[in-house]
Amino acid sequence: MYAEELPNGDLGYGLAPGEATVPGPLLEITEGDTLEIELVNNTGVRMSIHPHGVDYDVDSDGSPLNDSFNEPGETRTYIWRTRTQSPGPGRTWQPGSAGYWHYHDHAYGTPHGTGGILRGLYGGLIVRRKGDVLPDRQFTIVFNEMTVNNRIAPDLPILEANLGERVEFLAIGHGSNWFHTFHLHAHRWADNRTGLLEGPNDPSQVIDNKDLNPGSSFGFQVIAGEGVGPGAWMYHCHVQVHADDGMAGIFLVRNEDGSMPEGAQEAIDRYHNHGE
Ligand SMILES: [Cu+2]
Repeated sequence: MYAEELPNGDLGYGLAPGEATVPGPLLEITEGDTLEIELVNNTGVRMSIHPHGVDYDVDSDGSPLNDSFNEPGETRTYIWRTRTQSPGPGRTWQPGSAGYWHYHDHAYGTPHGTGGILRGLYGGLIVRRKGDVLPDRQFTIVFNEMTVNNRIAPDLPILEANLGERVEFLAIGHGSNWFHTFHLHAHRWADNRTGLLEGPNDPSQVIDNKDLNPGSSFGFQVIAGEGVGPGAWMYHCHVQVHADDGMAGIFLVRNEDGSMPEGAQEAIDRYHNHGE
């Protein structure tokens, strides 16, 4: 991975030079995998990559505390391990690594990476369990300070899918002060590891709104437009003043053949005018 400065002053991670984005590339592995990341720091500042949800030694911690970060211009290797679930002592059960996780800088600005996260050094990490259902499309949504992916309305890219496609959302929270809640219009998911119910008696709560606070993450899959049809559906922070201030975007569910549903372009135009 390459860390670099973007033309707008943000910092990003990318899989090749000149390809950095905010958020960084969505990394996806399976329980049992080990991921070795060679991080090239092409920024002018010290920075690192620090994961949530996986196993690592102190020299892959990504923190100044453990002296494991990249100086400007330095290349450093980080190793993330995963495990499968297994029986624990007594009648306990040891979890595997599977989950909707994330990674971020932990060294720029402060010993906690406050400056790096602020400028965009973050991304999604999915650890699958073997046999997990795979999506047709994936979107990473990061509520960072008072932005979504370091942007605010009407400058968020439109998330697009066709009616009936399986769409996976990975929601991540960051920031230094604010609390947020993620809400998606017209779609629901189960509040468990996958976001999917496993059968008629699965006790998971079904929700359409969930806290998304600094450091937390969750993910889920929906069938685009299921039961409601295509259209321009909003997603936004449900802290009302945050939505009003621009933490709102559009999940455009196109018709099954990819054509534009009736009224959707008008809705997008209203969004771009940031009106009603
Ligand atoms: Cu918010």
